[in-house]
Amino acid sequence: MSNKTYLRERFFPHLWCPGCGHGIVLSGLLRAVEQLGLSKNDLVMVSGIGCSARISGYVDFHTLHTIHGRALAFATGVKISRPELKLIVPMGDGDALAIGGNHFIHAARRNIDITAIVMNNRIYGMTGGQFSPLSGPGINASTAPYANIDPAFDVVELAKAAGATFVARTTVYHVKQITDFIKQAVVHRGFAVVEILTQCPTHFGRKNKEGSAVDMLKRYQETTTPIGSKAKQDNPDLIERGIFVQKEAPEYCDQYDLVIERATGGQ
Ligand SMILES: Cc1ncc(C[n+]2csc(CCOP(=O)(O)OP(=O)(O)O)c2C)c(N)n1
Ligand code: SF4
Repeated sequence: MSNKTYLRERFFPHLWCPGCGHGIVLSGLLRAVEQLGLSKNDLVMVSGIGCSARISGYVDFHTLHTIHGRALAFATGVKISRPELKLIVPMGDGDALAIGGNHFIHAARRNIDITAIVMNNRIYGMTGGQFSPLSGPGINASTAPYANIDPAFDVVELAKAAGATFVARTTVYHVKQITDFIKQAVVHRGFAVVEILTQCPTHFGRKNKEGSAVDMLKRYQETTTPIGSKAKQDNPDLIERGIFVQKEAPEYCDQYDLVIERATGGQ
């Protein structure tokens, strides 16, 4: 089966700007699904609103393109009613952790079997470059023309603290890792978070003088390092890539089944 089997070609050309990193995430995801040999009918992609969230329009799975920030709430409903399906929820940093932050921490706390992909370009791309909770201090945005002063969340630390049982980070420079981590996240039983650093050359890049999309991609190579590397000891500013958490814990739908059993006396 080719990657194209999973695409809705009738929706192309896509809406992403030239050089946007989101397309790299899409191709990594398609490779993961293909390598796992998953049937289109076993997959549900639920997304909110954003350039990143638009990815659900392009995949030929069951898809729900819902409202900004609420994708995990919709996905929770789908998963509870059809626990045998695999749920994938791609979100931008704004979608996942500004308006959607509440849903994110509670989905992690419940350990519901959903794969959350945070496509982190550190800005609101779709609406014109406002800063997000992942922008961090010193970043220029349309809502911070004299530089942002808000500290940023660390997605990995937040997901870990909230109870996610699979937590990984990579970048669009590291394409094989995207596929590898998404594969592991999808087969993991529980709430899995894969943060993917991805470039928005149109807003983040221009406002922060980051150069071309290629320059932005190269920066992911230069500013990240595998977990526990010697380079990290020498330069603590490097961002770590890898799998930070991979553990077993009771999954929400399984626990819910037990509640139903108790309530019905097993009938
Ligand atoms: C309830 C609601 N509030 C605000 C918006 C406007 N809005 C659409 S997308 C978006 C942010 C997009 O940024 P992000 O989620 O980081 O994704 P990106 O576009 O960068 O991929 C906002 C604020 C909306 N559609 N609905
Ligand atoms: S505005 Fe940014 S995030 Fe949106 S498609 Fe363009 S480059 Fe990508």
